[in-house]
Amino acid sequence: TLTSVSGFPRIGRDRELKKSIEAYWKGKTGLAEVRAVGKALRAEHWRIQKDAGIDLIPSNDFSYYDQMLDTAILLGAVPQRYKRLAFADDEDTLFAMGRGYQGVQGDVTALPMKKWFTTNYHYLVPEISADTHIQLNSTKPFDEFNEAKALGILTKPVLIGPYTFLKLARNPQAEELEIDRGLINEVASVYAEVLGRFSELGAQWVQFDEPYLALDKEDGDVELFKSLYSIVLRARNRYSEGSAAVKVLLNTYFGHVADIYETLKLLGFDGIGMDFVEGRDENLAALKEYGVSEDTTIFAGVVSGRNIWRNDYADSLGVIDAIRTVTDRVAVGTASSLLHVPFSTQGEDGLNPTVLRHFAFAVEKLTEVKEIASLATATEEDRRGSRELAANQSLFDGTRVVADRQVTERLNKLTESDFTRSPARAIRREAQHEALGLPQLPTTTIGSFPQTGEVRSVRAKLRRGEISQDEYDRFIAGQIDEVIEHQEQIGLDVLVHGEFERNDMVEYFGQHLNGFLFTRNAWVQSYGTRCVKPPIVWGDVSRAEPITVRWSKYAQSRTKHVVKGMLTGPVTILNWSWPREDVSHEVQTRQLALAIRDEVLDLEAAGIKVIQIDEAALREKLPLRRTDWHKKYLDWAVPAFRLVHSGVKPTTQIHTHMCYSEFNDIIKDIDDMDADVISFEASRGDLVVLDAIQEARFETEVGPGVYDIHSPRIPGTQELVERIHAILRKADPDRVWINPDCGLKTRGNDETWPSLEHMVEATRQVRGELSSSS
Ligand code: THG
Ligand code: ZN
Repeated sequence: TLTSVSGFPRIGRDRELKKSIEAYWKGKTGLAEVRAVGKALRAEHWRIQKDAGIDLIPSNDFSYYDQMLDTAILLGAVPQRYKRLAFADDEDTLFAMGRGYQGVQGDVTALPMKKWFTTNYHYLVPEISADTHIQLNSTKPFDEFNEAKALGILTKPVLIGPYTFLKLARNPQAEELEIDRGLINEVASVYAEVLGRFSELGAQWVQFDEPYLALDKEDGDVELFKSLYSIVLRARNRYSEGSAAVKVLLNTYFGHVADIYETLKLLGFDGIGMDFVEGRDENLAALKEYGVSEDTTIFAGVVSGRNIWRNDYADSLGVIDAIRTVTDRVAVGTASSLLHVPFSTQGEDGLNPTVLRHFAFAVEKLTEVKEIASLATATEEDRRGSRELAANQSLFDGTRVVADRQVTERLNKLTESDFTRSPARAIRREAQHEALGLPQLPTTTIGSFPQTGEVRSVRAKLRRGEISQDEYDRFIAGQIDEVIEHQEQIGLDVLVHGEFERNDMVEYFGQHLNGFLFTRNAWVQSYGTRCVKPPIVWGDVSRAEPITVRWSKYAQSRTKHVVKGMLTGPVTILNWSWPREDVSHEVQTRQLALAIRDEVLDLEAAGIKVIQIDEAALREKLPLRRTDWHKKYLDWAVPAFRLVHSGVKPTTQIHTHMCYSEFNDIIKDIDDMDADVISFEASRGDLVVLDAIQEARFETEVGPGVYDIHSPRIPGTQELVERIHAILRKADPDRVWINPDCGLKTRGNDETWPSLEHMVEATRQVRGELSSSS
C-alpha cells in the first residue's frame, strides 16, 4: 500500500529556521547562511521520511515564512509597493511582504494575516488587484524538487491549489475579489505550466492542496473549481503523450468534501486525498454513494496532522476497510500537513516513558502511517498476530488516566442556573456605574505591558535557579509598582498589573491547573518565525491553587484606581492546548470553566471589582460549515464562558477580549456570553463590526481598539480623536470604552507610553466636546 505525507514541519527540530531567519533580521548573519540552513533542513526532513519508508514524500512544503505567501509570489501576485523596494534578493521582498519593512529601501506595512482554517497557524492574505499580472514568477517548487532528486529522493511537489488560493485572496480596493474568466484562465494557466514543468522534470505525482473545499459552497464555487481544474488537467493529458503522465493528487483536509465529491470524481483526478479524521462519516458516505473512478486512488488521511496522540490503529483500519468495499486503490497518509504538530517526542525526557508512549509528533507519525499501511493489506490472521497492533491497542484500554471523582461530581451537579448570571445586564449596569464611578468613555488597556528583555531574562534566571523565588517575586513587585504608577501618571481609568509574571497567556494557566502536562521543545509554528508550545490536557482539570490572586491583589493595594484582574477563558485555554481525545471538548471546556470560575470568585473576594476573562481564540475552532456552528460548538462554548462568571456580584464588572475582529456573523453569540464589556481588535474592519453591533442591538459595552498594537507606529492625538469620532458616529458614547486593540507585551516601552498618553489625551478632548454639546 502506497504511503503519503501531505507536508512536514519546516521550522526544524530545534527551531533552527526560526533562529537563523531572526538572526538575519537582526543583521547578525547573512542570507547565504539562511539559505544553507534551509537547504540542510530540507535534506534532513526528506531523509527522515525516506528512512521511515514513506513513498510519496512532499517537497515545496518548505517555506521561509508561509506557504500562501510563497504561492502568491509563485503566481506573480507581488504588489507594486513591495517591488518598488527594489531589493536585490527575492527573500528580502518576501520578508517585506510577510512582516513589513522600514529602512533605507522604503517604508511598507505587511500583507494582512489571517488564521488558517481552524488552526493556530496564520497565513498571509494574497492581494490581487487590477494591476496584478499573473504569471509563473518563481522557480522555488522546481528548485526544491531538483534538490531532492540530487539526493536520490523523487519527491511529490505540493502546492496550494488554485481554488483555495483564489478563495483566500483579496482585492484591497474592493470588499471582495471578483473572480472573472480572465483571472481564472490566468491562474489556471500558471498551474498548468507548473504541471508541465514537473512532467519534464520526471515527477510522478503532484499534490494540489484544496482545504477550502471543506467549506460550504457559495453560488458559483463548484463552477469555479471545475473551470480551474479542467484547464489544469488538460495540461496533464497534453504532457502525457508518449511518456508516463504526471499524476495529479487533489488533496483536501480539515473536513469533509461530500458536497463536491461527485464533481471531483468526474473530473478524473489520479488521486483524491480525503480527511478521515475530521470528515470521516460524510467522506465515507460520499464514497459509498458515488463510488470511485477506476483510475483514481483514494488517499486515506487517517493519521491526524493536528493532534499529538498516538493513532488508534484499529480505528484507522476500520476506515480503510470501509473504503476498500468501494475501491482497491487506497493509499494511506496523514489527514493534513504535519506542519501543525511538533517535530519529535525524542528529547522530551521530562516526561515519563509511560506517558510519552501515548504521544506521536511529526516524526513518530511517519511510523504510524507506515505501520497502518502494512496492516491494511495484512490478513485477518496476520492482524491478530501483529505485535504492532497489540501494542497500539493497549494504549486505548481505558487505563491511561483515572477520572477525578470530585471533578465529575461537580460537573454532574451543575444546573441551568450555574450558566446564568443575574440580575439582567441592564440592571447590573446601573449598579456597576455607581460602584465604579468611572467617567464617560473610560480608558483602559487589554492587560499585558511590554515583556522587556529584562523581564524575560529574570524569568530565565529563576528557571535556571540563578535567583531565588524571593528575588524573582521582589522583581515582579517592582515591575508592578512601576507600571501602576505610570498608568496613574498618564491618567488611565481602569488599570492593570501588567502580567510580568506570565510567559504565554495559556501556558501560564496550564502550569497552575491539575491535569496538564508540559513539553520541553514541542514547538509549533504560529506565524512567520513565531512559535507556540501548547500544554497538553492529560487528565481531568481542576484548579490546584489560586493563580492570579496574589499579584492582582498586590497591584490593587498600590492604587486607589480600579485594577482589572486578568484571566484566560476556558475556550481559549482549550483551543491553545492539545486537548484529550477520550473526553469531548465540551466536557474539557466545562472542567476548565469551573477551574477559572474558582479564580474569578477568589479575585472578587480579594477586592477586585473588574475582571477580564480573555477569549482571544473563541472563533478559532468554529466549525468550517455553518450548519455545525451551533450544535457542534457555540451551544456549549458560549455557556462555558457564562459558567465562569455567573457567580459574581452584580457590581463586579466582567470584561472579555477577542483578537481578530471577525465576529460579525456570530455577534448574537458573543452578546450571549453575557459579559459587561468586550474589547476587540478593530484595526481594519472596525466600522463593519460596529454596524453589525448596532444592527444586532448588542448589549455588551464595547471597546473597539483605537490603535493597532501590532505596528511600532505611535498614533498622534489628533488621529486618535478622529478615530474616536468615527467610533461614536456608530456607537452610543455611554457604551464605549477607549483602549488599544490588543495586549502590549510584544511592544517596547518607548512605543507604548507615548501611544497611551495620546489615547488618554484624545479621550479627554472628546469628553469635553460631548459635555459641551449636551
Ligand atoms: N498564545 C498562544 N497562541 C496564540 C497566541 C498566544 N495564537 C494566536 C496569537 N497569539 C499568535 N501570536 C503569537 C505572538 C507571539 C508569539 C507567538 C504567537 C511569540 N512566540 C515566541 C517565539 O516564537 O519566539 C515564543 C518564545 C517563548 O515563549 O520562549 O512571540 O499569545 N498560545
Ligand atoms: Zn487581542
